[in-house]
Amino acid sequence: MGEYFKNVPVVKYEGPKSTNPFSYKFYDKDRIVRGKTMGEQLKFAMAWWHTLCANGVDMFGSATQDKSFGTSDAMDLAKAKVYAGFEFMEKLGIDYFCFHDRDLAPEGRTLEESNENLAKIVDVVAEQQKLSGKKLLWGTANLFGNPRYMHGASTSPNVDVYAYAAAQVKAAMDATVKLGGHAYVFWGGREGYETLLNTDMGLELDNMARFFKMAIAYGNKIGFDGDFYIEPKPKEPTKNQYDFDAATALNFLRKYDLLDRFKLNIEANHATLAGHTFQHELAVARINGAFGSVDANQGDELLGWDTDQFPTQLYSTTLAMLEILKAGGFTNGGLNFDSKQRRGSFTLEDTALAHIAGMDSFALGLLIADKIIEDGRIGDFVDKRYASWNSDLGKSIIAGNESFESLSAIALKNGEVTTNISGRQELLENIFNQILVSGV
Ligand code: XUL
Ligand code: CO
Repeated sequence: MGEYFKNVPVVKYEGPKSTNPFSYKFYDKDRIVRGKTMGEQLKFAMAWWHTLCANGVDMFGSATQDKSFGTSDAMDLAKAKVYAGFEFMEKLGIDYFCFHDRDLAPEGRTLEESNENLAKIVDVVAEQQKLSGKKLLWGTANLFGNPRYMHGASTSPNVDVYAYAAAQVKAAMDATVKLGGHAYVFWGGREGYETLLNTDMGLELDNMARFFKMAIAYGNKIGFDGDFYIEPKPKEPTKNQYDFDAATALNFLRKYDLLDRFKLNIEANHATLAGHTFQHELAVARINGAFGSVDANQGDELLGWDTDQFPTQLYSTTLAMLEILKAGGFTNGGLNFDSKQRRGSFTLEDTALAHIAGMDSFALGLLIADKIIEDGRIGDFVDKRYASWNSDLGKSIIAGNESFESLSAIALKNGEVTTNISGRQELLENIFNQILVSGV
């Protein structure tokens, strides 16, 4: 088995003054914040595909990172990744992981062989889980990599591809249940279109809904009692992805009556690509009762693609944690690092340092969000801003007792509106900054 991350020590909380790069400055796993430990509030997960598979390949260049873990045989490598992954989680104190079927085990020459490969590696993972207590946050199937999915999977015009995708999801759901996962993700990588000239969008969306209903039915059969998540993303690889953003995905779930089993997995960089903030997407999920899980990362304002950087921007992590706390925190979901170290940060130590940076940034985000709530000035301001909705008229509108006729009569009687108050945006932003730098 051996040690894979040789230069990575066990990483512990050492506090904000520590200069040890392999320490947490802010993530103090057992510290209680808003009634739960930081570990429970943040539920960090390692993404199998980035942490154990991604090797720095990009559109313009080949691998810079050695993720061969000392072997070249595909199944031996898959096993080595299990041991490496559990060593990594142990050293960093990460309790959860997420996987795609194909990053756990290699695709075989046939579907049977692929299923066998997956089942074999799932057994090894289960063994390691028993020894370590590490948990599966969610599983998913890679329905975008193989050429058969060039036109989509559950939205493919080719019914045989649809059936193949169903077979793959069935096996990935079996793996998820076997590993004790309480969530299953659908990210529709190629569920979209390149041109409407060749696309029957109505049929494709109906078929995707049929696919999800089959997933629910199969889940019920095998005792999957968790959540299904849609992970919205507007584009990349397709020009238009059907789960464009949270609002679009919710419209789909509502139309096809899927909301009782489906929630959303919100990814920061996907929000940026959709022209939204991370906070916006989380808020849309929350107010629709569909907040599920988070893929933690960040994009780059100057690059228009999914850079999947480790999240280090405190504004973003703080605003995200405020939303997550407002949503009542995580139940089946958590913070999955769908993030990859930069191509130039090519060592295995960087893999650890990148996770440490992301974890500390979300820990800080949680601590600052907690302080903002405790401080109360921003929350109170929002309450006051809407105070007129507690008036008799406000209450009557909310109760559904008013009409355009009655409101028109009231407005005519009131005369001109002279009571608007300032939105105080700059003041609130300054309060936010004051709390952000005032120590946690
Ligand atoms: C791709 C992406 C995926 C999903 C799982 O942008 O985010 O890795 O999280 O398929
Ligand atoms: Co993601």
